[in-house]
Amino acid sequence: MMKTFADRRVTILGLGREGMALTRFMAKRGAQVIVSDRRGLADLADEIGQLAGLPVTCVLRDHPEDILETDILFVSPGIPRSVPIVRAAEARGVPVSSLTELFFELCRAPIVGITGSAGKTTTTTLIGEMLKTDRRRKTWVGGNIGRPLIEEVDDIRAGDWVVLELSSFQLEHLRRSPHVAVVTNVRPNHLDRHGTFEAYRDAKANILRHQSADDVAVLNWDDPETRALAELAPGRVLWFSRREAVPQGAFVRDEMIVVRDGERLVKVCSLAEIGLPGEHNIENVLAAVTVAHAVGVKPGTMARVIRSFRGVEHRLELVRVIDGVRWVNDSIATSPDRTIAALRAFPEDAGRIILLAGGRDKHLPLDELAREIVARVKYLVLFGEMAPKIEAAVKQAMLQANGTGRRVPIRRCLTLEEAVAVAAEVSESDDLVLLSPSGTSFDAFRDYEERGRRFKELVRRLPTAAEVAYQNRLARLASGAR
Ligand code: UMA
Repeated sequence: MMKTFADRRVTILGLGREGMALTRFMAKRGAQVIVSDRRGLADLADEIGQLAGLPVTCVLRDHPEDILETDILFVSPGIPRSVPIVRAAEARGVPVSSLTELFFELCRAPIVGITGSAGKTTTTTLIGEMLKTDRRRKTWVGGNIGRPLIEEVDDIRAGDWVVLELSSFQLEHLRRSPHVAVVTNVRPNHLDRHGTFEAYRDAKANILRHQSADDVAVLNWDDPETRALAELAPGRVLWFSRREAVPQGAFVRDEMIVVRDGERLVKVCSLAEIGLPGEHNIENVLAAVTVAHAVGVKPGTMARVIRSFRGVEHRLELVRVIDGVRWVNDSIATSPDRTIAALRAFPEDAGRIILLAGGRDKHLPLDELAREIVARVKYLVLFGEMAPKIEAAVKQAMLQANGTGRRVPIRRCLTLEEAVAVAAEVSESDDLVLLSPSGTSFDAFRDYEERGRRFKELVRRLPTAAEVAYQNRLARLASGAR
């Protein structure tokens, strides 16, 4: 791929986070930039405002073919390569690439890349924290986690570390692999985009397919689909497992996290020291420990990070406790799998969970989620486009339980605002209100972060029982005075 862009013609598809970052980057390098988004000016006023003064041509509402008068086309991860404009570019022989691929080309530092259907954000953050705490090299954390690092690429030195969360969308057409590649697990996800599970797994495999013999792949031993990826790894394979002692890598022995390195067994910390709930988080810690050990971080440093780590925003994040009710934001759960993991993360709260679910449908199977809801949820509040489908699946699961399962009351709402109000109305002390939607946020929000922030704002505004009582008293006084 070309590496200098002065006076080159560059077309960028999509004016989201990646499109904005790449547009600024290219404009700064003196490229002639066209950026095109199918949304119109009303939706993109902020973005267009931020680009004011830059020599950039914006083509909105459509992707007309004349934007292909270019030397290279960059496509945002959310846009499938099957859209007509990308097909047309390929037919004309215009090179097609992505911000992620360009970053791999230009980045001088070694890259640790993390992918997986679940756990990648937590694992990425944990690895980033361990490398930062180690302090031997400057560490940059970004990628799908929400920070495209392309604008920082000139500041990243060969002696630094880059830790990148990589989604299947970013990996799908990537012709490069990171030096250390981590796969947390591979389960059906994003089938609306990838079509089949095989295609999805194939996209994920790009994280290690283009590695060299000196590179390292870190894989989940307990997950058969991930384990099978070892066959494609050109370099060294290290494992992590919650269940078994692995040949090389991290596992659990006598309630301790340990790493096997050749003949040596290195102790890191006890399971009880992990500050995050849920078995899936033990896996995330094991994955991070395997990477950290492979790059020379000391066990004491890893243990310090594990003990103090309280998780990632929008990921089982405790927002507030109001009158004994815990309100938890898990907006990042954009697939049923993630919601199941969230429900299982609170085993002692089974039967006391008020679940807020919905959003936009990704056409994933819902039967396992429905069974889990019947087993653990006290009250189900549904919102967004996917609400009727989840309701039907849960009703079906209750029927199949043949009266042996519990009957879960269901309320269907249109918006998240309404769902929060219903949860506030039906919750009692000791309950746990969990926003863990299963659907994406795109039916009502820009992304899951905006949905999570909105949820937190709504929760922060909820009055306590004492405040309600006080307000009622004031109202009574006022009406009495009149
Ligand atoms: N668009 C078009 N034409 C189309 C389709 C979309 O112009 O045919 C436009 C949209 O109108 C929009 C833009 O493309 O303006 C959106 O681009 P995008 O969806 O690629 O989103 P970005 O804002 O660039 O964010 C992307 C990732 N989004 C997706 O993969 C959907 C972000 O991951 C990532 O944080 C960011 O790049 C930085 O790398 C989000 C995500 O949901 C958080 N990821 C999925 C996940 O984690 O499960 C994959």
